[in-house]
Amino acid sequence: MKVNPYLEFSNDPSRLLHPMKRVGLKGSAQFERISWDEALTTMATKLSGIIAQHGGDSIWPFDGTGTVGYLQGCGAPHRFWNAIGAARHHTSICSISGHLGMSYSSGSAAGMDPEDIVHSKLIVLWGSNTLTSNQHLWPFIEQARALGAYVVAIDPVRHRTAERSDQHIAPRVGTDAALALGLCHVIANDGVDSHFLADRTSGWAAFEDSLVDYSPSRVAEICDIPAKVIVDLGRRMATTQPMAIKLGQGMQRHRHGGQTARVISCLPALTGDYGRRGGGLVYSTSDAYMLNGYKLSRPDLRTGERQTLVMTRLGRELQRADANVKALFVMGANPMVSNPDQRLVREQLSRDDLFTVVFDAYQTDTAAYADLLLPSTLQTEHTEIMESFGHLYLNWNEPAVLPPGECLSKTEFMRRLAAAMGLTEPALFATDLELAADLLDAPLWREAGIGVAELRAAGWLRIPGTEAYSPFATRFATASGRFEFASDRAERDGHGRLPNFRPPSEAANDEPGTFALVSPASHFYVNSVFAGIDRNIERSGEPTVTVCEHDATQQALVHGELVSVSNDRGSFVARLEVGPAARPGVAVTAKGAWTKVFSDGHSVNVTVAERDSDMGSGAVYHDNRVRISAYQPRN
Ligand SMILES: Nc1nc2c(c(=O)[nH]1)N[C@H]1C(S)=C(S)[C@@H](COP(=O)(O)OP(=O)(O)OC[C@H]3O[C@@H](n4cnc5c(=O)[nH]c(N)nc54)[C@H](O)[C@@H]3O)O[C@H]1N2
Ligand SMILES: Nc1nc2c(c(=O)[nH]1)N[C@H]1C(S)=C(S)[C@@H](COP(=O)(O)OP(=O)(O)OC[C@H]3O[C@@H](n4cnc5c(=O)[nH]c(N)nc54)[C@H](O)[C@@H]3O)O[C@H]1N2
Ligand SMILES: [Mo]
Repeated sequence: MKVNPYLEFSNDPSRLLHPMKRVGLKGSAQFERISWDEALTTMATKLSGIIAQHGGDSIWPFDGTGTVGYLQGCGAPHRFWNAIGAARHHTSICSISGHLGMSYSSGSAAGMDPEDIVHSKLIVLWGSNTLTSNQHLWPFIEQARALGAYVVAIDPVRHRTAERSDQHIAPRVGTDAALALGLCHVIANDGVDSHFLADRTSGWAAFEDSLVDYSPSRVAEICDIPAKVIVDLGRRMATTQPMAIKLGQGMQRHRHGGQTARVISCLPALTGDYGRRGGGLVYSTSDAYMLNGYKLSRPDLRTGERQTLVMTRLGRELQRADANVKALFVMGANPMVSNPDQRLVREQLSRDDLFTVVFDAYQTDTAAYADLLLPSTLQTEHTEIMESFGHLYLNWNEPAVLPPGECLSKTEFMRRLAAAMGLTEPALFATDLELAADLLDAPLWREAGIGVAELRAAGWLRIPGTEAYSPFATRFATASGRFEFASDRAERDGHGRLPNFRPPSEAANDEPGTFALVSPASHFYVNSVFAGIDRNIERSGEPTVTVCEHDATQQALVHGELVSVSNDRGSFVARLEVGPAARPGVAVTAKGAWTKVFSDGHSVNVTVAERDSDMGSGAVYHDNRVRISAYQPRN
């Protein structure tokens, strides 16, 4: 679904081929073709003026997570932003809370090699629609299954992965930390690995004491699932080894998402599975790469302290007088679709005093607000190095074809902009191969004899030293080297000394007549990439929102009708589906669709709050309460 049509989509007639400047009002999407020279001169003049008058801090390089890696994403290009002293960009949109949550317990989100799932006997897919968003893991799960593994999906949504698992548990949205504490409670009574706890962990006694509050019956109430289900799964975890947990990013897009990841990471410590091949927890393997990001992005080129602007707070950061943002460079990002609080983002992007540059391959929803719209290359057309959060290989991306029209890679765009601004620092003019060499200039890779030539010749390479990857076999990635149930650092940071459960902001409060709305990965789009292409829209169909039959009947909602999904932040229109995918009280839609496919020009994120999660200012996409009613078009 995602990769097969790549060439067709990258050659779509809607592809941007030339630089353009705005000629109508912001948002009107009226542009006129200009030359790269004019675009570069305009940007150089604007940026120099802003730096002279307000300082580099007023320039925000807003990098997204479009299909870009170290060279074309926010690695190499930050040489330029560092050199001109632009504000720092904090990429909080995706997975940060989970990473920080586990930094307090196991110390790293890369707790096992996902491929080792073939050795697992119990596989827990926790908040992960694997068959949609992490499909390359599925063959390994099937292999494990053929050898007798039992697969459990924990998700408020009965998605295609849950359908094909041996068991599906559907807790109330945002209550996973309570569920995990309940499972710890059962395992504590039923059979912990006491050697592992004594030798490899700290704070167990205090944590164990805290588990009294999480009896199966109490947890059953919090999560709205039968107590027996909790007891049975806890026993299964205590007795089925190796046990592997694949933790998705979805379950951390909540008020207490970081804490939730921290709690769930305790389970394989209780059972000793972190010490077994095929056991443990994997959330993201990205911690395992250890490349030289510093040498690539050169923070040393920066003079003086700079403000940090938070990606997921785009609306409020632009509103803040003291942040004083005067220029916004949106690159590989589509915040009109992807960011929370679409209404506020739209309002702020409409500001006349905000100089906005959008560098993308398509005229996205965000592009409509650009002063300059610049055409970028796609993966087939530029040099790139990609890591992954789902496997342990480094990938070389060799350009296969020449860029169409006047499209530039981001590295080339940055070099030309540096020249247009009269900068002379040689690092700003490094070629793609030089940049790649700087990235690979890290001890792990150097000592393995892997440089650009080797990676390029191989195409993809396993991370050195990960052949039998058992990262926590002898020590955890924490300061103490132990799995830390109790953490003074967590306490200092305001997250409690012990892993704990706190309810989400909106998801679990079950106000009658309302729904917890989740908007996970679409089966057809990767976020908003290619989501504006007609053929792709045809294939994915109209935007839908799914509720269960019981809720539909209660609220007189009819399968197939257009509904308005709303809260006090805004509303969007979707086609109602009634079906078993949603548990009671939950409504399900998908992320990524562009506003043009919605009858009233708003998409799901118009309902999502621009509120920080507990750790790292993550977004709270799935911690969202809405009402659903029949749609009454305005005339
Ligand atoms: N409701 C809801 N919203 C969400 C989420 C959710 O779960 N629910 N998930 C969030 C998550 S996990 C993420 S990561 C964000 C993603 O949101 P964004 O950071 O906005 O990233 P994408 O939508 O993946 O892609 C942005 C743009 O990158 C462009 N692009 C693709 N390849 C290239 C390239 O090679 N070069 C350049 N310059 N541009 C390129 C695409 O055309 C696209 O317009 O969305 C978030 N939004
Ligand atoms: N097809 C496709 N693949 C993708 C993407 C895409 O857009 N489309 N996006 C890519 C990106 S950038 C990312 S970050 C990943 C994201 O992929 P995932 O890690 O799978 O994250 P989500 O899709 O946000 O949500 C996954 C599941 O979490 C569930 N969930 C939400 N809230 C809760 C909760 O409180 N508890 C539990 N247990 N589950 C909950 C949702 O119902 C959903 O089924 O996928 C990547 N792969
Ligand atoms: Mo993401």
